Amino acid sequence: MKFKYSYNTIVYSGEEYLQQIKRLSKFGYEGIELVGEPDWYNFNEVNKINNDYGIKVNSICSIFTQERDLIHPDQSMRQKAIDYCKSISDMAAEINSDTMIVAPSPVGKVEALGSKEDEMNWAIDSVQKVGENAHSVNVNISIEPWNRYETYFINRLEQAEEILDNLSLSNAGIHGDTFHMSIEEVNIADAYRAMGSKLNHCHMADSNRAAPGTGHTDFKPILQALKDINFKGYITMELIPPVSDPFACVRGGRAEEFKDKYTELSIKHLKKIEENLN
Ligand code: LER
Ligand code: MN
Repeated sequence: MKFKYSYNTIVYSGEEYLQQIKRLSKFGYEGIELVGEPDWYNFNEVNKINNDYGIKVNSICSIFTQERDLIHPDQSMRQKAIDYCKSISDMAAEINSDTMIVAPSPVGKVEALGSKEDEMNWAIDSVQKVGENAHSVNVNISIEPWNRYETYFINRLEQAEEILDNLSLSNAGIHGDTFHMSIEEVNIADAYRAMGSKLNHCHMADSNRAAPGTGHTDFKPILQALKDINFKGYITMELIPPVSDPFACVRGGRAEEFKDKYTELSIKHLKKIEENLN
């Protein structure tokens, strides 16, 4: 079994889609992760170009801004976030993506607006609805914890699992992003192992959120854990420039090395480690 690699294209923001796909094809990627902003894409163009280059949209990275808060105390705000997520599962269906990422609370919301119990109940209720909408169009959801500087709500995989275990869905799983995990987990490989078959998607970045191989994360035990749990999803490089707002790269600038240079370096580094796994 070989891992499948893809690249989160938020750092390509503003580039022509054809140029993005040509780059991924050149460096040996099988998948692309699109940004969860349906208005940015012409779905016919995406499907045609993907087909021409044999690259699949493996996932959509939903963008949870303050207006998209699945655990907001105001029911109409939660509904707004659920509607946004529905637009992402519909987008996923149109461009043949198996998976969409879901995070219960927005990037940069670092303080609770309700009690712990209420917020957990809202999370379960909202994610259940998001998952049902996704299921109706054959899309999986993957619940992603983030580090404490981006959210107070769920920071470790076992906390995402608590939500997952309270859902009645067959199309939901856990997402593990090595950048967040390097801050929050005791051990990244052990955290992946503990999720086993519940893990359905991974983001990989080094400790500095740049290409694997440029920081101090040791990817060997991490990839070994994925192999041992028989992980069949995609490993998506999600690399973000060193700014506290992960969406700042959308506004352009300071991300040149995240194009050719890191796209090539990331896959080379991980494939080399993969070749030497037990
Ligand atoms: C999204 O996948 C993520 O990891 C967060 O940092 C928000 O961008
Ligand atoms: Mn991520």
